[in-house]
Amino acid sequence: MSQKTLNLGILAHVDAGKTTLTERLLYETGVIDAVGSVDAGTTQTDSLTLERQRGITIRSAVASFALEDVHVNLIDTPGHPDFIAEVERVLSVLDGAVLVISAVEGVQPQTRILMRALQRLRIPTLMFINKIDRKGAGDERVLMAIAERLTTAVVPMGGARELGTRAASFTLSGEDDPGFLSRVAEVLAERDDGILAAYVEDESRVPYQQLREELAAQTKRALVHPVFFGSAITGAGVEPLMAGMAELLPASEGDPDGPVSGTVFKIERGASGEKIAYVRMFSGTIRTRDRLHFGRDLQDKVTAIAVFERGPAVQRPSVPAGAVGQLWGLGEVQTGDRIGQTGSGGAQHQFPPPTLESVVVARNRGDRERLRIALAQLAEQDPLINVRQDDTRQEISVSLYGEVQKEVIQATLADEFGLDVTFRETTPIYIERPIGTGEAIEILRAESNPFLATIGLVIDPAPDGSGIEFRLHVDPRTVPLYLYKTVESFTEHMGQYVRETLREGLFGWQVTDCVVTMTKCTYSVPDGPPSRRGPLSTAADFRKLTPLVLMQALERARTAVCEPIVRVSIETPSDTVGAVLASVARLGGVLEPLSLLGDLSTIETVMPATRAHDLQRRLPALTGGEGVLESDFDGYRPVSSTASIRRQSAQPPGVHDAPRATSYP
Ligand SMILES: Nc1nc2c(ncn2[C@@H]2O[C@H](COP(=O)(O)OP(=O)(O)OP(=O)(O)O)[C@@H](O)[C@H]2O)c(=O)[nH]1
Ligand SMILES: [Mg+2]
Repeated sequence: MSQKTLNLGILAHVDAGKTTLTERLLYETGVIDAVGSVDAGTTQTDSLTLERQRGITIRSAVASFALEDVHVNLIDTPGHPDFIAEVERVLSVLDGAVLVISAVEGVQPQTRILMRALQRLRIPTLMFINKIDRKGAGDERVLMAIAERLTTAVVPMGGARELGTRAASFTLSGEDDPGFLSRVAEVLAERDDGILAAYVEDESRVPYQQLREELAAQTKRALVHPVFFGSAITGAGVEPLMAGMAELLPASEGDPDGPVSGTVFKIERGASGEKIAYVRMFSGTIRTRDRLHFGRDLQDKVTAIAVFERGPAVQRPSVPAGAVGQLWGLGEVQTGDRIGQTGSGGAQHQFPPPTLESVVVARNRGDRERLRIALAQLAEQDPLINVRQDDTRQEISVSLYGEVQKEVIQATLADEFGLDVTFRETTPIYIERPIGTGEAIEILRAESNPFLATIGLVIDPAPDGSGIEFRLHVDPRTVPLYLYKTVESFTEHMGQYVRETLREGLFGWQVTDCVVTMTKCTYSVPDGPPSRRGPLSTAADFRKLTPLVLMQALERARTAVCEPIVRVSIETPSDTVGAVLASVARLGGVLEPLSLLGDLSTIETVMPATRAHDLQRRLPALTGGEGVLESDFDGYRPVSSTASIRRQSAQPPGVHDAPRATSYP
């Protein structure tokens, strides 16, 4: 077993060249004989009809190839912000990443968002400055932008020549380049005292081999980021990048004989509609016919396995730690599920949730049931679609990131399910935040209390963006350990009941940014003969009493309904600026100073997410199809009136129509 595996993500702003680079890597490593093109719709990883038609990536896709002794599973991700959820799910399965940056456009909004997430998760990352062959390509300019807007912990690994021409090339720097040596030593010395001491004494005395090893070590710890230049179209710089992947990124670890642990990061339907789960294995080995535990207390038997080897996946009897494989037979598995262990997993969200929702209507009334089933299938591939059914109005709504995602859902329903649908007006997904402190208690055997338990809860507001925190503040002796085994387990379960309750607040929206503290707890035990008062409390008593107490506390705290706000940046031909500005003003955007850059101008503004959505739809007409709008979630802001923003048909907690919830926001 000398073969090492590297699970590698390719990430970038939309159109930076991820799919083209993937194609080039597959070609250079001999997996494919001819390079496909995004523009002709012939690449390996943009395989969906819609991706080929539109020339953008919608779903992440896996392809694999060999680099020296390293087996690489490459995951090509979508760059469009409407599909950020795809990237989020991939992040948790990576050993390393390549962040692609266009040499022409430079650092773009999504580049920043992705780099921040990579840094938070400490994922070792190389940068590839792509498109050096295109007119307008820069090198120093892009490096400056990286230093200013991403990180200063970068090491350019060489230099580009004849930028902006088909002949553009990249040469690696080496031992004979004093500028390179001192740059490397300088960056490494900031994070390593040994190098620092040697370097201060005499720059030239740090042996090249030592520098190289330290560079690899620091890159593998995600402390520094080597930068390569090249062109995915001409192939320039791609070989040095490949060598960099093998040398500077860490291979996956994990014991194939350990307990089974893996993460499902993608779900696909096979030719006959069967479910295929993509799993990254962290530990243990899964074999055909194994019975696996996953999600929240589910289990099922694996009927077939395929493992990525060189190019597409091939049928195999098992998939070991470190590898990526496809599993058949797990009927209820969902994207994001952990395999080998059950529970919510508590995966932290790296990116903001969708902020919009829209009612989907089948044009043909008879298709309603089929639409419901189709949307449930889409939601299991993409849990953030979050299908919600309104039983009284007989309507189904889905959560949305934006206009492009909406078009994709519409086209997918048409292509894959033969369903013709339209969308109603897009509305915001509001949240509720507690305004003050609220406290409530239900006491065991009190008349108002239908359950066998005492629960006292206090809810307090917490800082914006902090989510929901649950704290246990009771005497541990009052915790029903015969039900929950440990205090930690009781805390975890109570936290879960609390989160479930807070999915719908006083106005029907998710309640967040609060701390809920349990201040009182009692359970009932039978006294035994002769006085046989009351049976034993059960877990159901705690589960059912929590929402009663918590909603009372919430009513006392009161809540403010808040709407999602986005920061919008519009790039448009300068002669259309007037029209765009007028539209922005009508939509209530707060304008910031305008930057004019020759023929193109950039307008920045902050506005409610729904307004940005309207603007996005009007933009083509306003700008002759030339305007590009990018929006970046900017938090929630209280709305002034709460009269019209009660969520339609708030359902009782837990009766959401999505197959099941995988985690709580
Ligand atoms: N000149 C030039 N064009 C490139 C290069 N790489 C990609 N392109 C072009 O840029 C466009 C976008 O390329 P893609 O590979 O689809 O970019 P992507 O990052 O995968 O895009 P999304 O997946 O939609 O985010 C296509 O028209 C490519 O032909 C390059 O190195 N040079
Ligand atoms: Mg792509």
